[in-house]
Amino acid sequence: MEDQLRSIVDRAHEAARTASDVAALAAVESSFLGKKGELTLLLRGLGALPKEERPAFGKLVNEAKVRLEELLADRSRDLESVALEAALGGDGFDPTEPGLEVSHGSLHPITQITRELVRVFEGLGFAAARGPEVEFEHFNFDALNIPASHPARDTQDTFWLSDGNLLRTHTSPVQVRAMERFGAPLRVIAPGRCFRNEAVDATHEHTFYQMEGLMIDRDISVANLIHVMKTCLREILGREVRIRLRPGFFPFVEPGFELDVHDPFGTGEDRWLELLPCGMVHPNVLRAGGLDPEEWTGFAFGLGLQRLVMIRYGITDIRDFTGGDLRFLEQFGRV
Ligand code: FA5
Repeated sequence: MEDQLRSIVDRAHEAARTASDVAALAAVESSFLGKKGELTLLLRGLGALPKEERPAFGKLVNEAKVRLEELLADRSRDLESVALEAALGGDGFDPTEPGLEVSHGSLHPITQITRELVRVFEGLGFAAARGPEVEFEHFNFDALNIPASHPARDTQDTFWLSDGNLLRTHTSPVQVRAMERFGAPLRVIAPGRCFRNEAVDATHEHTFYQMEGLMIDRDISVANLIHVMKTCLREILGREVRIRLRPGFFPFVEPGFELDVHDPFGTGEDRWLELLPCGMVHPNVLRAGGLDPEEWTGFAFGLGLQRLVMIRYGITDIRDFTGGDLRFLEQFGRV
């Protein structure tokens, strides 16, 4: 029987080595190790041997079986890689290699903050509106109680178009546009791009983003303004903030305020930082929007979006927002 075993092993190994593909190899496996395979049958015939010879011969057959299994596994791996090589057409492209990571980029921090603000204000019952970036002088200045002769125009120098229109200097023109369009009562925010003809430095850009807020109803007071601003800042900065109002002048509000935030970076410092101007809508502006100031009152604010993001993340140079440096932008997360 040992001769028989040797013969089977020799033929099996030869057949495994010469199998030309995976299917041929499977046939080899079946004819030697399958249910009716030669090695299997040999093992089954063990009973015909004298009792004392069985363990030693059984061991031999089992060892031969394990070696054959190993050989078949090795050959199978070889044949698979040959098959893959052939499928690849030999051009070196391997579809099973992990691909290159494609960066999906992220939303610009100004876009992110705009979306967050819209969500917060929608929760407070405000609708988001948009106004044109190329604006009529009327909405940007006159309707906001800033006639041509008013010195406030000097603080908001802009880029004029040859047709007499201009690049809007703030989002406040949306106030009167929204009043005309929707009437009162009214709760609206208007985020968007603004432009000013001014020297660029670490805190000033010629192109920047603001978000206007306007609430008009009966009996609106400064208390409503304070509540809305505190709610907004708590949501955006993720903590309770102390705010204060100082008198500030803007022709389209009366009274007008500068709103300051205490401990702006949440580091525990005893410091106030000017965040945004706001105030109660001037009667002339209500009139320009077709509303009766005897019946309606309201508050408005103009939030600088770069400034808010700078406070939130401790950014010190406003030019980073438009600098195009990916190392800066990538800090604001993948989306
Ligand atoms: C205004 O533009 C008023 N329209 C705001 C307002 C609205 C007042 C409603 C009252 C009622 P001001 O010029 O201060 O105000 O600008 C508001 C904010 O816009 C500033 O606090 C600042 O954060 C931002 N801002 C103004 N100019 C620039 C600039 N050149 N670069 C970057 N941000 C600016």
